[in-house]
Parts: sequence; structure tokens; C-alpha cells
Amino acid sequence: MFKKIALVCFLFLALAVGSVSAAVISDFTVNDTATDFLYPTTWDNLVLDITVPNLKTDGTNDTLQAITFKNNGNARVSYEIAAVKVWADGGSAGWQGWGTDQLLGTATYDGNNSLWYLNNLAATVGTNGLRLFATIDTAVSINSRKTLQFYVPALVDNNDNGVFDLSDAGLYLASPHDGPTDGDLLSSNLQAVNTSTIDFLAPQIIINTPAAGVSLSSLPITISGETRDQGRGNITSVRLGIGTSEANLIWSTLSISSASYLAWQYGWTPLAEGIYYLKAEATDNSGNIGYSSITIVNYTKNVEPSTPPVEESMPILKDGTLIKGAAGSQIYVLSNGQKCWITSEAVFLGLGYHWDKIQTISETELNRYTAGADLIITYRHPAGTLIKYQTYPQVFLITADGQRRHILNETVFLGLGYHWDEIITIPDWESYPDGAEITS
Ligand SMILES: [Ca+2]
Ligand SMILES: [Ca+2]
Ligand SMILES: [Ca+2]
Ligand SMILES: [Ca+2]
Repeated sequence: MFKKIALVCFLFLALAVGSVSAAVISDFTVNDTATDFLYPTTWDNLVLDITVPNLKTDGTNDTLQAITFKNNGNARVSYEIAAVKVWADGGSAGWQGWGTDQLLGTATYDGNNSLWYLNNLAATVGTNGLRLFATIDTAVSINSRKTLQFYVPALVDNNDNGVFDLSDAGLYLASPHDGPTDGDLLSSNLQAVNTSTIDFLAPQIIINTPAAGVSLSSLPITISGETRDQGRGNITSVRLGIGTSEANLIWSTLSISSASYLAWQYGWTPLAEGIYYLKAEATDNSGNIGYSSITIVNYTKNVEPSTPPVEESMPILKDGTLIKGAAGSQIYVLSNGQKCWITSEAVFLGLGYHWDKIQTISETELNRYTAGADLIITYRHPAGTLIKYQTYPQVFLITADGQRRHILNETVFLGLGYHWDEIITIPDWESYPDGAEITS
């Protein structure tokens, strides 16, 4: 009796766990497919649009690993259904296809089980689920009596291992929430083949680079993309429109070689900084015109690095400044932008300099100054020295050619950026020829 109860409990528990794990039809969303008719030599025709749920309770992403498809209609493999591709939704919600949605791969047909499968996927199923699209390509030889109604068949996990193996069916996730366990995810739209021999389908064209929303600065900017005709035609013309608004595009015709599927490229040098709108156009040999979506980019001129060379970042010291290098003991006075070595303490003091006026600078900065004449006498001051005599108030500037030039007044003195403490007082007998008065 006890054993029976235990067994019943075990079975009940197993059923409960099973029902929690499985995904059922009502967990999925099946959206209507776009077109009723499918034409010869067309590609990326939408045949199924579903949203895979994330049933994990810990709030983490799930991963789609495998998906299978069957056709409820009678379209033939390799003819009406020349290829089956699987996409994850990208860009804005819903089907845009090439250049916007993300191609996950082309499914393989398994004739023994009459299904297409795409395995070894690692597509993220976010907490809001993953919207998936199935598309088909048609061949040129198709039969108008054929029909399509795609579906993801109900889960068949033959060996119960929770992963897809050949001859399994359904949709497999990294989690245990594989499904659907209670039936098929069937497109509500029965699609029929139309064997019209007239190509009335416009080419598709996409812009691959630059990516939308980027900021560009190096020139020229390469705008590139691809175009491919839908229907039976060839591309005969590709144009690129560039402008500061969508209503203000200036179109350039690109040179192409006629082909049904081709890459194109354009080197662009914007005339001014700003926001630009890019749009591409392709025309087929029946005159059908297709457009890309708009790509908006921002062009800014390349800004030169703002860090100046090291030398320019150093302050320019005035003539008459006393300097020494951080690592040395030699003292210099600047004269005509050169460093003049003051050869002894006697010369230093004899020229009227003061120890507390010496500025210590880096050896790098010291090396920036070329060497002028060594100072070995005390009765001549180097060029750039401000002097005044012991008994007279006038201030003079010693020039490069050894003259003294009177500085007119205090206003001129200060206006030239001098400071009173830069003046050296010299004995009355130290004589210099007079130069022109400095009046401004
Ligand atoms: Ca999309
Ligand atoms: Ca399996
Ligand atoms: Ca699984
Ligand atoms: Ca066409």
C-alpha cells in the first residue's frame, strides 16, 4: 500500500514538473505573414513569424538551439521552396529582412522526416522572448498550383534528452522549455504561388557602411552596400542620395556592371560638418525602383591633437632672469634669449645679483637655451639687464649692441611687463653709450 502511494506521488510529481517545463502553443505568438503570393526567382519571402517565449523563472536569458519547420501545403523542395532561411528580429520590430534583421542560417531539408531543421544555434531569447522569421527563396521553375503554409511542428524528442537530434521535431532551447508540446505553430496564412512572367518586383538595396547613427571624421567616407533584384531581372542603375534632410537629397549615379546581385561603393567627402541623410536606390531592367532605408550619420572634422610639443609648453623666461638647472650648480643669466654662465661668485655679486632671485628650472628646459658668452667681468652687464645708477633715478635697458636705453617713465616700464625688483643698481662709473629712448 505504501509503495503504491509513493509511486502515485512520484508520477504526480513527474507530471507536474513536465507541465512546468514544457512550452505550449499559447506561450508562443504566431504573427501573420506578409504576402499571399510568391513569385518566381524571389528570395527572403516571409512564410512564418513567431515569438519564442522565455519561460525561465530566474529572469535570465534563454538560448534557442534548434528549430524545425514543415509545410502544410504542397510546394516542392528545390522548386517552390528552393531555400529556407531563419532570422532573428533586428532593427525595428517586425520583418524588414536583408540588412536589418539578423540571418541565423539556412535550414537543411531532411527528406526522411519531410522537415527543415536548423541546429547548433546560439540565439539569445531575452526575457521578452525572441521574434523569429522563416523565409523561403523560390526557383525560376515553379508551379502555380502549389501552396505553402509553414509551421513549427509539435515537439518530438525521441530520446528525451532535451536537445535536437536528427528525426526530432519542434523547437529546442538551452532550458527545459522546449516546445510546443500540444500541437503545431501554424501560420494563419495560406500562401500560393504565382507564375507571372512579368517582373514587377523592385530590387532590394541596402547600405552596409557607414552604420546608422555613427559619427565620422576621416575622409573620404566610404559608403557601401549591396543590391539584388527580386523577380527575373537585373540591376541596371544604382544611385546614392546624400543630403542634410530626407527631403533634400542630392543624387549621384554610381557606375556598376549589370548583375542580379552586386556590391556597390562610393567615396564621399562632405563639404561641411553636420548631420547627413543617406539613401540608396536601385532600378531593374523592367524599370522597377527600390530604395534602402535612410541611414543618418554625423560628420565632424578631424580635430588635431591639442597637446602642444613639450618645448612650447615651457614658459618663456625674460632676459635678465637668473636660472640654474635642477641637477647642476652653474648659474646663468638670460641675455638675448641665451644662457650666459656667471663664471664665479665674485662676478655674480659684482654684477649686483641676488641669490634669492635664482630660478631653478628642469635640465630639459635649461637645455632649451643655447649658450651665450660667459660672464667674466663685473663692469659690463649683459643685454636685457635693467639698470639704474646709485645716485640717479632713471632706469635703462642694456641692448644687444651694448647701449643703454632710457625707459621714459613708469607707465612705459610697467607697460613693457617689467617689475621694479628686476632692476640692478650699478655704480655711477659703469658707462654705456646711449641708445634711443624707449617711449612705448
Ligand atoms: Ca525587424
Ligand atoms: Ca533529442
Ligand atoms: Ca532543451
Ligand atoms: Ca525585379
